Formats: sequence, structure tokens, C-alpha cells
Amino acid sequence: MKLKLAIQKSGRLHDDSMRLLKECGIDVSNGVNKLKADASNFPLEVYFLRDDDIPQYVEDAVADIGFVGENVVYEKAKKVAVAHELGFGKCRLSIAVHRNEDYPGAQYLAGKKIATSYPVIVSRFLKEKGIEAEIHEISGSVEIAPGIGLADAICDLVSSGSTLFMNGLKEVETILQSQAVLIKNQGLAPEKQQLLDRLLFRIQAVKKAKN
Ligand code: PRT
Ligand code: ZN
Repeated sequence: MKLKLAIQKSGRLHDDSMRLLKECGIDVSNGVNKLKADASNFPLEVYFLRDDDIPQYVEDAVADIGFVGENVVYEKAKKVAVAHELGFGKCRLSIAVHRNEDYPGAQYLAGKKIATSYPVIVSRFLKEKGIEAEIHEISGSVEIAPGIGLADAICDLVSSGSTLFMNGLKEVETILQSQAVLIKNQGLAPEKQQLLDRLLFRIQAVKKAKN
């Protein structure tokens, strides 16, 4: 029996995901052009997918576990369990407005248009604050929305802040801190859980060695 792991096919989490497996002593041939690859020295099969699809695959048990950003886990709201924080892919999901805009607090957003790729997380934030605003879902280049008059504010992932800066925006609210996490199917068979425990033991050892 093999544990099936879904990781990002290419993108910001791919290299760190592969590196973590390597540091755990698990050899996986890099399958950038393949859908899956077998580890040669651990009962593990790795699926290479778009990050957005990983929670669904894990909920459906097509994959037993996955490495994916918390931002995607919360946005997709699938029935999966977060088993471990992986310590890479750190970023934050923040609201930003035009640099010259006065921002007295979240109430500023009432009645405004907010462009984002994270409508679920943003509407939850607005609901918690008791604010009504219009959410415009767009899939990419969110940071240009205020400049072209599509929105008054945006909500997007930030790491260094340079994308916001270059687009004349300032960060005014952080609504989620995110990093890559290990998610698992909620009904994992005991044999699979044992394999996962072996993997988690190694991941924890890697983390300790780094501290
Ligand atoms: O193709 P696929 O769907 O798999 O990939 P993707 O394009 O959806 O995702 P990708 O590879 O861009 O990001 C994968 C994950 O990396 C995200 O879901 C986050 O969990 C994590 N991550 C960490 C980031 C960033 N940091 C980040 N800075 N994801 C995106 N960004 C973008 C952000 O959207 C903005 O455009 O980088 C820009 C901001 O960066 P700074 O440094 O200018 O602030
Ligand atoms: Zn994606």
C-alpha cells in the first residue's frame, strides 16, 4: 500500500514541497511533465496538481494527503483536516487601498467594491465585522483593479509588499496569515495513517534539525 500525496505541479510551493521530501530522505524523480511519480524508498506516490485542486482531491480521497497553502484550504472550504504546518510558503492575505486614500478602519469598506480571488475568505471577514460591501471575484492581476477603476480596494496575497507598492497601493488590513500545511483526508484508513505518522515523524525531525 502507498500513501498518495498531492503537491503543486509548478509554482511557488513546488520546489519547497520537493525539497521537504528530499530532506525527509524520500527520493522522488521530479515529474514536472508527469501527473505522478513514485518514491523509490518510501511507500509514497506523488501527484502533481494545480494548488487550487488539491483540497478537492484530498476530500475525495483521490489523494490521501496534500501540501497546500492555508489560503487555498480556507477558500475552498473542503472537508479535510489540517495535520501539520510546513513552515514554507509564508504570506498574508491583506486588504489594500490606494496609497493616498484615508483609511480610518474596516468601516471604510462599507458600500465599496473589493476585487479579490478569495471571495469566501473576504465575505467571512466582512460578515464578522458587520460590513456590507461588493465583492468582485477576479482570478489574477488583482493589484491593477483600483488603477483601472474596477474596484476601490483589493484583497490579495502579500509577501514582500513590493507588488502593492509598485501599483500605488497600501496594505490596510491583514485578514489571514498563511503558510503551506499538510492536509489529510478525514477518513484515512489506519494503514494509511501509520504511513502518514512515519512521514510526519520525519517532517518533524527535519524541522528540529533546522532550529
Ligand atoms: O498554477 P497553480 O494554480 O498551481 O498556482 P497559482 O498561480 O495559483 O499559485 P502560486 O504558485 O502563485 O502560489 C501558490 C501558493 O504560494 C499560494 O496559494 C500561497 O499559499 C503561497 N504564496 C506565498 C504566495 C505568495 N507567497 C505570493 N506572494 N502566492 C502568491 N503570491 C503573489 C501575490 O498573489 C501577489 O501577486 O505574489 C504577489 C505579491 O508578492 P509580493 O512579494 O510583491 O508582496
Ligand atoms: Zn492556483
